[in-house]
This record gives sequence, C-alpha cells and structure tokens, in this order.
Amino acid sequence: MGFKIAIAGATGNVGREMLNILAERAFPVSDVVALASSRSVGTEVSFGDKTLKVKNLETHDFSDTDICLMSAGGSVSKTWSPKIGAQGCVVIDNSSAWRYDADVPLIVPEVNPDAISGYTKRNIIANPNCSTAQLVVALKPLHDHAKIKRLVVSTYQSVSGAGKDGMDELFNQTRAVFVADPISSHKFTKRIAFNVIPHIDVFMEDGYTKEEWKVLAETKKMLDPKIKVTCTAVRVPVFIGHSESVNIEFESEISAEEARDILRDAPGCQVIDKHEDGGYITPYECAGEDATYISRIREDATVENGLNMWIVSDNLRKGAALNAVQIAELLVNRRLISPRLAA
Ligand code: 11C
Repeated sequence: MGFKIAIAGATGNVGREMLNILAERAFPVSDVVALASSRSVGTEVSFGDKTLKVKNLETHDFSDTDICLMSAGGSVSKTWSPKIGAQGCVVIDNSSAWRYDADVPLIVPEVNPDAISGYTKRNIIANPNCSTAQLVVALKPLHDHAKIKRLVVSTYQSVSGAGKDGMDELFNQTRAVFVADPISSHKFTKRIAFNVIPHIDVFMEDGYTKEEWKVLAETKKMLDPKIKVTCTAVRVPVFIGHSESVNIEFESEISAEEARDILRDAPGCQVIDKHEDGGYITPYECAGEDATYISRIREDATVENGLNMWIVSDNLRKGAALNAVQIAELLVNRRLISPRLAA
C-alpha cells in the first residue's frame, strides 16, 4: 500500500529536501510527482535513485493524489492550496499563508500531534516557520514539567532560510571579498558576508519584523497562548542551521540539571552540553541532521525559575522538509488517510 505524493515547489531548497527525506525515511509511496511553476517544467530532480522531470503545478490534476507537500511560497499557496484541498488531496504547506487560520492546524508532531484532526475543515495543514519548529520541540517537554511564563528569544538564522538566492549571495559576496571584487547585495538589504543583519522578513507597524512576530504567534498557537514571547531575529553568514539563544522564565522551579535530564529523554531532542571547550553544538555540525540540539543549559539567577539555553537545528530539515514529512507520517500512522487509488 502506497500513497501518491506531489511535491509543489520541487526545485527549491526545501522541495528538494522533501524529496530526499521521503526517500530516506522510506515513506510508503506508490508514486511521487514533482511540480513547480511553468518556467521550471522539465527540470530534473532526484528522488532516491530515480530522476523525476518537473511538471506544471497549474495544470496538474490532483484528483488521485493523496498528499501535496507544498513549498512554493505564500502567494502560490494562497491560490493553489484551497483548490488542491477541494480535490480531496491533503496539502501540507510550508509557507506562512495558512498558519494563523483558525481552521488550519499548525503542527509539530513532537509538540501538538492531536491538533492534526482539525485538518478536514480545509484539507490544509500548516508547517511552522523554521525558527519556531526547533524552538517548540525543545520547549514542549520543559513546559509540561514547569509551565513556561515568558520567553526571550534571539535568533541567529542561516542564509538558506532565504532560499537558494540567499545562499548564492553569501557565497558570491565572500568570494568577492577575497578577490577584491565590488560587493553587491540583491537578496539581503545589507551585505551578509562577514556581517550580521538584524532584519528578517518585512517590518511591521510596531517596529518588530514579521519573522519575530511569527515566533510569537506560532509558539502561542502550538504550545500555549498564555506564554509571553519576545524575539529578535538576526540573519548570520551561515549556510545551513538556525541557532537560538533562549531565556525562559518558568512558573515552577526547575534546575538546569532537571532540564538536561528532561531534554535527554524528549522526542526529537539531543542534548550536547559539556561545560568545556567545544562541548556544545554549532550550526555547521547540525546541517544534514534531524535532531534539535540543545546546549549551554544554565540557570538564570536574575529571575525566579529562569533558564538560558542554546537551541540549534537544520532549518531545511526540522525547520521545513522533515517536519512536513513527519506530518504526512502522522496522517498515515493515525490512519487519518488511506490511498485513494486503492479505493
Ligand atoms: C528565514 N525563517 O530564515 C525564514 C524562512 O515563514 O516559512 C521561512 C519563512 C517562513 O528567512
């Protein structure tokens, strides 16, 4: 028994990673179709040891497709996800287009798997923003133990979060520095090579950026609306892997040692926390890995029941493609869908 899967946005960073992860995890597929906009039709992408030719999203018939993993951007998703859902195909969307819709569940399987049952209203399930996914994986087991009151999050986000163009810009600017060529910026508003930029996504009226707002809104939707969250999101010259420095204030007492023990047993988490040189994780080491890594766990003596920690994960995997495939696995494992072609 296998499912017919479509990947929309198959030529992008996340679309390609979705194909890799479906193959790696041996997701039960009967057929996989790679889709993108008309200008990418005919491009070849890999699925395991197969090569798939990209087809046109706009002319594809979804009436026998079971799941569409969508990573084609917000405006494409706004137009296409409802049309695909109306054809009976469940859309798992990686953009921010549907995340805040009350009729669309926003899911991280380690955190709020039961909320998935609400998907039938629109046939759409939202995948969170990469910086929120890794954050809530690490926070959920601690919240269950000692109830989080307030979070102060500072992110250090890699350029792959801004797509292939972001990666190319870091590469080209770094090269230009070494060969003394002029430096030009197209994707980022300031030079990213040998620099950091405190600005991701658009500015909002209150002076925060949309990326910072997403961390607030998504953490509340998935973990607990009562948690107070503030965030500063920063782009750093790293190709893959988002890092976060997180200050947490809890309602009840929790020691660093207790937090370490809880996180060691928590799904999706890996603790690397030796108090010695190099006894922590960096984004370079997490690239290509599935886990959310937690290091530098320590008590914050400036507040009651406070902890600080460092959370790192591969933004293209747990932050995007892996989480989307895990949502598809949740649908299958809970028998919420069955292959339409077999019916
Ligand atoms: C970044 N987190 O690093 C963003 C990318 O809402 O899914 C993902 C944007 C989103 O630029």
